[in-house]
Amino acid sequence: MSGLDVSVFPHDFAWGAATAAYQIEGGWNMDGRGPSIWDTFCHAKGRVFEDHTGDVACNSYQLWEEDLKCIRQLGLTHYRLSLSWSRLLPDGTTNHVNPKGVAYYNKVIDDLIACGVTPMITLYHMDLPQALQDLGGWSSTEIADIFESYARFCFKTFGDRVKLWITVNEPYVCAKLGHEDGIFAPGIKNPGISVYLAGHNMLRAHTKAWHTYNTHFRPLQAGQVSLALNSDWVEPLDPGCPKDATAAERYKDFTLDWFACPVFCTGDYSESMRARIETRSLDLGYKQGSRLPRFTKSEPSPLGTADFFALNYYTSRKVKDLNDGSKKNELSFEGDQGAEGVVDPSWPICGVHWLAVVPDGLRKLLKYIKDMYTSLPIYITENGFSQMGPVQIEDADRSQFYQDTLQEVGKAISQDRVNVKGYFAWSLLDNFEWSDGYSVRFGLFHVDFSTPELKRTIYRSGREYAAVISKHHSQPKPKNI
Ligand code: PNW
Repeated sequence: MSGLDVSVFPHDFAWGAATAAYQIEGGWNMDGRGPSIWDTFCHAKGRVFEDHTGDVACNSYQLWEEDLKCIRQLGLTHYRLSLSWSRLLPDGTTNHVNPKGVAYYNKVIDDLIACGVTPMITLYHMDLPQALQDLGGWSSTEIADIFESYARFCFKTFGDRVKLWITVNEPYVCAKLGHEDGIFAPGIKNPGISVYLAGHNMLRAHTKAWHTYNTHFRPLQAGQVSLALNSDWVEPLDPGCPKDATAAERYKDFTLDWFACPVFCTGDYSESMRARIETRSLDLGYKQGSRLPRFTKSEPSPLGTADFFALNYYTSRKVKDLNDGSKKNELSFEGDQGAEGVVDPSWPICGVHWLAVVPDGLRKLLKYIKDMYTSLPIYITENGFSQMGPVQIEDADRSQFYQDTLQEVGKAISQDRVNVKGYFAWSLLDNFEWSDGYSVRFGLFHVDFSTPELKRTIYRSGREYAAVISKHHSQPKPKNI
C-alpha cells in the first residue's frame, strides 16, 4: 500500500478494524453466558461448513490481551467490536445480569481507551439470545421493547466511555439469510413473509434504542448512534435495456433502500417497494394482510434515527431483470424483487464466491449515499477481502485490494466531497465466518486454529495497513483548524 496518497484523508480520520462477538469470542458456555441462536444453529449438525462452531473461535474471551496487542501493532485509532447480548443478559432480559460479562467488556473498553483507541460498539451482530428466539425472536412484536431495554442497559453501563454505537448490524443479512433463505441462524425458511417482519422489527428496535439514547443519554454522554447497513454497488447489466434499468432500481428498493428510506428519507418504506409487494400479494392470491408491515403512529418514527451513516461494503453487482423469470409465480423475496444481481466476468473473485473485487464500487456508493440519503458523516464500518485454501501470510493480493480501496475512498473524499470519517477493515482476525466456518479468512492477522494457543500472526496486508496509518499520522497537521 506504499503507493497510497494519504494526504487526502482528514487528520482525525478513524483508522479501524472490526470484529463481532460470536465470530471471535468463543467461551460459549463460560462464566454464565447464555446460549445464542448461533450456538443452537452450529450445534445442529449439517448447517455450517464441516460442522464448525463458534464454541472456541479465536477465544477472544480469554485471549483479549492478544487481540489488544494486534490492535496496537496496527496502530488503529478505532476498534469496532460487538457485545454478546447473551453474555451480558443470559436470557436476553435485564431480569438477570451476568456480572462476569459486564466485567469482560469493561476491561476491553478500559484497555482500549488506556491505549488511545476509540471503541465503536455494535449491540447486535447476528447473535440473538436463544431464550428470545424461543419467544419468537425477530418475528415477534415484543422484541423491539426487549432490545430497547438491552440497549438502555448498555448505554447506562458502558456509555460513560463509549461514544460510538451501532444498534443493529446488517438488518438485510439477518432478515434475508436468517429468515428467508435459512442459511444463517435462526435458520427460518418462510419465503416472502418472515423476512419483512424480521426487518421491520429490527427497524423498530433500532428506532426505540436511538430515541432512548437521544432522550436519556445523549445530554450527558454526548455520543452518536446509528445502524450498519450493508450494500453492494449496483448498475443495470445492459444499460441500454429499460427492463434492466428498472430491475436495478427494484434491486436497490429491496436492499439498501429497504432500511435507508425509513431512517434517512421518509420514515416509511418506499412507495415502490410497498406497491410491488402489494401487487404481487394480490396476483399470487395472498390474502392474510400486508406482507410488508406498517409503522404505526403510536410508536416513534424511524426518520432521523441515525447520527451518522454506517456502511458495510464488500462487492458490486450488475442487475438483470427477472420479472418474467422462474420466480415470477413464487411467493418469495426474490420474486418480489424481480431482479438478479450477477457478477461481471471481468471482476476477480477473492475467496468466497460472492465477493467480487470492485474497489471503485465503493467510491460510487459513497457518492450515491451523499446524493440520495444524507449529508451526515459516513463511516465505512466494514470492508474486506477473503482468502480460502492454503494460507498465504504474504497476501499480496489482499494488500493490493486495500490499497485500491483506500485510494477510491480518498477520491470520494477529495473529488466527490463525501464526508467519510473513517474506515474499518473486516476483520482484525481470521474468525468464524458464519456458514463457511473457518474455511474463509478475512483477517489482518492469521489465527492458527489448529492449536489451542490460537496464535495470531500478522499478514503482509496487516503490516501494510499499519504502515498506511503511521504514514498518515506522520503528516504535518493542517494549520488553522
Ligand atoms: C458481513 N453474503 O456479513 C458481516 O457483518 C460479518 O459478520 C461477516 O463476517 C462479513 O460480512 C464477511 O462475510 C455478510 O453472503 C455475510 O453476501 C454474508 C454476506 C454478506 C455479508
